[in-house]
This record gives sequence, structure tokens and C-alpha cells, in this order.
Amino acid sequence: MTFSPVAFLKHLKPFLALGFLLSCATVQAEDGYRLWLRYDKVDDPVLLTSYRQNVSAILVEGTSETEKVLQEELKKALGGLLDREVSLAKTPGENGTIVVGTPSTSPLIASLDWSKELEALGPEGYLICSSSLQGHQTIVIASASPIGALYGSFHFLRLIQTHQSLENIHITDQPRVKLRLLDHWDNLDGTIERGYAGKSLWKWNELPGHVDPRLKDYARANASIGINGAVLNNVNSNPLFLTKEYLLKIAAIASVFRPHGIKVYLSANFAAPKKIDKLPTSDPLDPKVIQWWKDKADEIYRIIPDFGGFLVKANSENQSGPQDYGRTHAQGANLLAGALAPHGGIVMWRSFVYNQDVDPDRINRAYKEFVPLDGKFDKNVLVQSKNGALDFQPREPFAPLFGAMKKTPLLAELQITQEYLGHSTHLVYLGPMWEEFFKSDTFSKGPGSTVAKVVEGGIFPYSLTGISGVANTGSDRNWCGHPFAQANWYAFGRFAWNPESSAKDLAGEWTRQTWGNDPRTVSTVVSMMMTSREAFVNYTCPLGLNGVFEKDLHYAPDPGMVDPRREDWSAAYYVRADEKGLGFDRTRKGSKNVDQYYPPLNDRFNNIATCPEELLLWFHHVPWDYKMKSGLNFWLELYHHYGIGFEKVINMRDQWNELRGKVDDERYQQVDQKLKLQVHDAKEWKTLCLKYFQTFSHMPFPTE
Ligand code: BDP
Repeated sequence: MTFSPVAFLKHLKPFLALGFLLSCATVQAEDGYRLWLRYDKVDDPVLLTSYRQNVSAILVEGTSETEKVLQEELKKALGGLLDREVSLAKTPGENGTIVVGTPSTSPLIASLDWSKELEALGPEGYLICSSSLQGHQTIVIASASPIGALYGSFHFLRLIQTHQSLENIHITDQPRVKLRLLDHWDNLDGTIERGYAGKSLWKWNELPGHVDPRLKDYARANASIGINGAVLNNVNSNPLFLTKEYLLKIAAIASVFRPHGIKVYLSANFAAPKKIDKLPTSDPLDPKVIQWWKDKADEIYRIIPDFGGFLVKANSENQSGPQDYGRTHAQGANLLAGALAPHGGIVMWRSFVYNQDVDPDRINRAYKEFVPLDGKFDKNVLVQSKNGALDFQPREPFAPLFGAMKKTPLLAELQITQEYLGHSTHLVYLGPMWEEFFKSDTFSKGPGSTVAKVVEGGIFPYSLTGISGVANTGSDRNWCGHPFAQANWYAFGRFAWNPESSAKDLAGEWTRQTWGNDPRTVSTVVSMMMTSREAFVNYTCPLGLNGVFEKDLHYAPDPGMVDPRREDWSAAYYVRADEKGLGFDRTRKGSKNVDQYYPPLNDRFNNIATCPEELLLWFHHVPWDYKMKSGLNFWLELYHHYGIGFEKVINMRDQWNELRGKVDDERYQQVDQKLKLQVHDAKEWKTLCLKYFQTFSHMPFPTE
């Protein structure tokens, strides 16, 4: 028989096709599910060789659930990054063993005598160090507790994911803030208030019998950036969450989160005693109410022994609260704090209150209500304030409560979900906004008293410290709706770990892990991210404008909107456009908000000549012909800013186009589609706003 190559190949065709299909099946879909934990093979051959020399096996001696989790993560990740099986070792029998654990669970780590240093780093801190063990070159990831070792393991993986050297490493790190939480505004019916990425991740109808395996990936992602708690339900809370039926479901979620160092918390409805058990009152001083909360806390801790505590929105936007009974916020908070204290739980009491009878200017209200209560809260209470005094606007000055509460720990609440920043349609990286907030100097103890330092407890010695972020996660395959919205989840976690982080560095870190290490891709993506927030501010609400967004939906600007329900829900109330000018007078001649800030900020904000231009309309009613620093009059400056915002979006779209073929097509297309909408919106919004303002300024647009 003669050999015919053609006939041979024909014969082989079905097998070749099968082989092709199989190989495709092993290629990961780039649908964004893997977030920043992609673990694809290191694509730089020189680095790959060096990583393979430094990493050959994993050695974890401890057997706690957390150590199992970190071992599993390292094995999966290193196998993917190094594109070869990484074995589990029992002794450091070869160079390149990664030894992970704590002195109390690992005799090998104990033998290094690092206990003092590890104790100083605290239970969540860690040390990653090249060291010689039993005559072999190893890398040790050590902590005083397994959770710290898990955080250290993720840090170690990040070094490889971002192509850093593993030679002679010595890294120590620890969180600067104790409570680093995601606040989920998830409702009982699976919807998410201000959620733009699908339904809730918690499937109440399936729980507790079936726990969605996705929750483990949620926990991994959070642990990788140091988040250690999740408030599972909306601050506009349904009391049913506190019933036994739901507590059992929550316990099932808690058991998936626990090995990853994440505690569960709940938003508590202050009227729960009345609503659940038909008590005649929910008055915080009523003995039956006090007993009800005590019993409830006991029940919760029987079901969830490491329950974190309660978040409370009280006497705000129709939520009930202590003021319904003539009691103060402190009396309300202390009621719950007293019930939780024996179990080690905490209360996060929100300062997002703005009852109209307190002050005609909404911005003044929270400060007026809370500062007089400083010192009246129990030890396990934190007051939780949004970053700005209004409501998660694209730019606000920091809320003056930061620095004003000397005895009560102030927990900073940020919003990761882009309620006022383009939902999951616009590409807006929030890192620069958070950096601006944390770097703001409150002057509460002289210069250098930044918000970061206040929140870290470095200005007033807070016993508890915390940062929370309203989550942007949902059931969408890519978790956050927009591929770039994942960066906001990532950056939030890293800022909560260290509020003095650099937004740009974090953008780089995220980009390398999410889009790859190609230098051009990294610089293009980082540049897009770093301009995106200022662009958004410019095409919606430049120069300190605020509250401009449309009713309820909060997507597009609608600066003339008047809400018949409440004056302070109306855009027109904030924008204050009239024939004279634009903006809210909060000077000493106006609402006097400037004096809620410490000197010299109060004087600086009060004087139109020294007020930063980016906050001008927040503090001043600015005449249309006012001369700006650029030499332009205010009307033209405003026009110019809207134009810059739009141009920046065009630039972002062009930059993204340059990456066609350099990043995977699946995510490329998703971003591309969204950028097209963003360009469309930016143009429409700029025109809409300028036309509205022109009806007051009566000044012409410059010829273009
Ligand atoms: C506003 C939201 C609203 C929230 C509220 C809050 O529009 O949905 O319930 O904040 O933070 O920004 O309580």
C-alpha cells in the first residue's frame, strides 16, 4: 500500500477538528468574569524563566479553612501564570518553594523567629521575604494570622501579575483602616437600589439550601484587595432581614465568606420591634424595645457567631429613627450598640440626614445635627459620613464632619456604583476623586490633618476606623456592567486598605492585571482612566456645580428640574441660575456653610478670589461677567469647560480605537460600544446644560 498524504489527512480530519474544538474549550472566555484575577501565562519569556526559577512548589503547613483557601488560590494562580503544574510540598526540599503561614500553624515559619515583627504588623498585616530555609532558597509569606497570610498571598501573586521581580524581596504591609466594607444596596426582591449590573448576587429563594458558587469568587475578589466585610442589604432596609428565616440564609452566605476574612453585616430597620413583633413602640428608651434588640442580637450571634454588626439609616428619606420618639441619633445608635457590645458587634450610624427644619441649606444639616452629639455615642459606634455633604456628586468638597468629630470615629462612605457618574454606561475611573477626597486638608489639628489621617484615626485617636463603599456588583457576567467599572471596585478596596494610595498607581496595577502588561496598552488605558473623571465633571457640572441630575434616575443632567415633592431634591435649588449669575451662595452673606470648615479653609472658601475655581459654584453665586483666572468671563469659562469635557471623551474613544487588536476582541467591543454612547451623551448633555444657562445669562456662545 502506498502512502498518500492527502488521503491520510482526510482520514484524520474529524480528529483534527475535535482537537481544535477541545483546545478552544480550554481557552478562557474573556467575558470579564475573572476580574483582575486572570492568571494567564506570563507572556514575557525572560520574566517567565526567572519566575519559574523562583517558584517551584507551595508549602502550607496550617490546615485552617483560610489556609486551604490560600493554598488553592496559589496553586491555581501559579499554575496558570507559570503555565506548569506547581506542586504542594511538605518540606522545602528544593529551591523555589513558597512557604506560607503563621508562626502558630507552621513550625517552619516559627523557626524563623519573626514573631515580634509579625505581631507588630497586626493580624491582617504580612511579610513577604526571600529567605533560606533548611539550606534552600525560598520565599516566605508570613503573618500573625491566616487572614494576613491570605492577603500576603494575593500580594505575592500581584507581583507576578504585574511583572515585578521576585529576586531578594522583602515586603511588609498592613491595612491602615480596620473596617473595609462593601455596602450592598440589595433588596429582598433581588433588585439593587442604584445597581447597574443586573440583579443581586444573593439569591434569597435558593438560600440556605443552595449557595451560588459565584459567592466564593466574590469573596476571593474582595480578599484579593483587602475588603473584610459586606453589608448585605439596602440601607432603606426591609425589617424581614432580621427574622430567623433570613438570618439562616445569611448564615449560609457568611460561611462562604468566612475563610476569606469577610464578615457579614446587616442594615437594620429602626422600626423592627414594631414591624416584626408588633411592639407598640420602637422608642430607644423603652425597656421592652431595649430587651427586643438584646434578644435579637443574641439570636443573631447564635446563628452567625462572627456577625459584624448593623448599618443604620435613620430619620432620613422616610426611614424611621429615634427622632420619631423625640430621642437623639446618639440614643438610637446606643440602643443597638448596647445589644451588640457583649458579642463584639459594631454600629455604623449614617449621618446622611437632611431634615428641612434644621437649616434652609441642605448642606448645613448633618453637621448641625451630629457635631453636638460628639462624645455621646457608645464605644462600638462609628458615624458613617458620605465623602461630601450632599450626595456622591461628581465633585464636592469633603463633608465638614471630617475633622469635626473628635471623640466619635468617623467612617467614610464612598459610592462605587456610579449613581451620578454615568451608571455602567460611562467610563469613569473614580480613583482620582477618592484621592482628592483623602488628600483634602481639614486643618482640624493644623496643616496636614488630611481626611485620610482623620479616617485612619491619626488626628483624633479613634479606637475604630472604617471606610465603606456602596458596591457596584451584580449578577451580570462581568460583575459590574462596564468592564472599566471593575477598576472602581478594585481601587476602592486598595484605598480602603491605604487611603494614602495613588489613584494613578492603582490604575496601573489594575490595568496590568486586567488588560495585560503590554507597555502601550498600559499607558493608553491608564491615561484614559486618569482623564475620565475630570471629563465627566466637565460635561455635566464643572466649576463646582452640583445637584444637576435628572429626577430619580440621576443619569443625565437636567439643571432646571424642579421636584414638586421637595425643594432640596430639585436641581434648580442647587444650581440657582438667575439673571445675575449661577451657583449657591454659601458664604457668610449666604447660607454660612463656609464656617463649618476650620480656618484657613473657611476664609479661603468665603472669598470668591481665593475659593478654588473647581468649587466656585458650590460656595458662590457667580456673576456671568465675573473675571476668571484665565482672563475669560465666567460665562465663557463655563462654555469652555463643557467643551473640554466633550473633547476628552472623543480623545478617550480615539485612544481606545488604537487598542483594537491589542486587547481581546470580546471586551474591546463592549468598551467600544459604551464609549460610543458616552460620546453621544457628552455632546447632548453639554448642549442641554449650556442652552439652559443661556436663558439666564443672555450671552452668546462664541463662534466655533
Ligand atoms: C441617594 C440615593 C438613594 C439612597 C440614598 C442614601 O439616591 O437611592 O437611598 O442616597 O444614601 O444617593 O441613603
